[in-house]
Amino acid sequence: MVFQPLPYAFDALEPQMDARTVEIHYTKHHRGYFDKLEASLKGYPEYWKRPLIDLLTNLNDIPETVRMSVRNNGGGLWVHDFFWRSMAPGGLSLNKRNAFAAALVRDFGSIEKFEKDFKAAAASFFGSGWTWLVRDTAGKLWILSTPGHDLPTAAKYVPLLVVDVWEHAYYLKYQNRRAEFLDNWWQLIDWQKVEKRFLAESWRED
Ligand code: MN3
Repeated sequence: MVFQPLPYAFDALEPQMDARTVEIHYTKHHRGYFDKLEASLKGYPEYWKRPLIDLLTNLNDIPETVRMSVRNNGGGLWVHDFFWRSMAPGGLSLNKRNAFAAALVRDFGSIEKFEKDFKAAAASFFGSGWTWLVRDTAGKLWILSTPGHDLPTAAKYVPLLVVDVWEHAYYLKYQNRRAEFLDNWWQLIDWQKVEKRFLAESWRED
């Protein structure tokens, strides 16, 4: 297992996401999940060597003594990587003529309605967690939220996009104004990456 580099500089997401927040989020929170996972798996080199996503999607196979650490710290490690890689400086726009955009219109009514529904789900989620856009095994798109660092059910859903709604993701700049954070975060989404995930055969390598 490795601690992946941040795919851009700390200040690359300014002004929507300030450099200080990104730096603390990446070097303290994200790094902290990696360090805690590493510490908890010290006596389990066979798990440390396996792809993290395999552990997270087979939590019942993990010894009970370390299962919660894999779920919380391993989940935090994986989902933050996915989150950082869902964004690009300034964002990359959605091609409204492609199959992914058509699926958004089909399943949410319009692109605008999807945006409204996603932000509403993320703004209203109670407590710390994540809001996702996923596609199910039949290709239908859904918005859902998970608490803590839990992933969407792997047998049913492929994750396409995620936003961190833990307070540490936005509090320094936005304090309690989560909806304002979400409006600004929306401008950072890498829609080319989201579309690539939508079209991919497997979501295990992002
Ligand atoms: Mn976080």
